[in-house]
Amino acid sequence: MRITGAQLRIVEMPLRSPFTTSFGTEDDKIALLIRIDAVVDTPAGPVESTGWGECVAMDAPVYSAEYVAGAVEVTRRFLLPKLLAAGSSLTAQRVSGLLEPVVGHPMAKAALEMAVLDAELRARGISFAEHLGAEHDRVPSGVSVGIQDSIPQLLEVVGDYLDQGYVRIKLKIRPGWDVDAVAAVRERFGDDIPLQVDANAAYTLADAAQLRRLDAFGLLLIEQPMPEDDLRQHAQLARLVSTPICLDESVVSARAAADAISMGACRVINIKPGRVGGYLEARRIHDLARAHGIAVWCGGMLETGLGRAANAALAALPGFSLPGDISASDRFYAQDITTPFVIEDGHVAVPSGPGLGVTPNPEILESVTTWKDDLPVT
Ligand code: SMG
Ligand code: MG
Repeated sequence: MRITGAQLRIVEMPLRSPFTTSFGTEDDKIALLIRIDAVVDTPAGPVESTGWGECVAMDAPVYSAEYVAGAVEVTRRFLLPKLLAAGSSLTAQRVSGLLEPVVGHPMAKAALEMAVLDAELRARGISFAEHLGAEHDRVPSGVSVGIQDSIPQLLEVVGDYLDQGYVRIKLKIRPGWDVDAVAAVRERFGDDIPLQVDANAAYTLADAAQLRRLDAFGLLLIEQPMPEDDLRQHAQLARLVSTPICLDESVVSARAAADAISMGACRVINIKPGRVGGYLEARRIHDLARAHGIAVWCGGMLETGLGRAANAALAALPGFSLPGDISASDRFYAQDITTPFVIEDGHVAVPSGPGLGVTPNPEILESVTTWKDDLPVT
């Protein structure tokens, strides 16, 4: 394909309620979206197409090193020019190789790859799900529950999500909000609800005794207890606790996943396409984990309907054996920019239309846009 137009856009969407993790509280979602216009070669000849990419970097570098304004800068100055330089030989498959000379910035790279892949697949009439190798038309829906002000409030929030049909609850934890929160949820809702926790790197090995207390509650996993760059600590912790360790932040590529698996640092991997540089690298991690008997599930970054559509397609691959953080649009947003994703019988449908299978509603998109810029493509 050949890129004929590129537009960057920042959207700002209010969250229905604040979302608190071990690294802070979010009140709004601020996201970078990329629209690519292209002429795509198809068996039927060249076809004009449009593709959408969503960059999952947050407004501030608190989950990982990337942040929205940095993603805008690196995309405009370094990444997009590399794709333009490829001329008409550009394909989605080639994007990660073309962008490899730029160090880091996986979320910005993933958004560009997503847009190119979307444009390509829309032109060919193939869905993300079909292209990635999905085997299901719906995926089980889990929900991530932020840190609350009190235990009674937590129980109310969790009860509400269970009433809506969510099939798995993930509690955000941090030192001071861990064992008691888990114990209260188990006591109120029983031992049968699939329950897991996510620390977002807030602990160290000095907390091993406290984390070991979680073993009493039959959790599916403990997600990313230790710092991103410390696989060794995770491997040591994995020998001290019986609850499976799951990695999120640490798995930044298929190579990092292979390291983690060979060191015994995790028994489960949370796959986030943005964190690993794209949907194609995400699929490689899925394949690698599957070959090693490591369970995977699809994480979330409070995506709009665009990223949610692609995540649902990925989560429908056969190795995704645990419910993902793929909730309904209304988990976070009163109004999504696409047709909203809904939870039905505990599941979210995998879009089946060409490309992402969803497009932004133009009026809604404009109403949440705070900045946009057409980039030169010649
Ligand atoms: O999209 O449902 C979602 C959010 C899931 O908890 C979630 N994401 O570490 O897994 C994680 C966090 C990262 C974002 S926190 C602002
Ligand atoms: Mg996480």
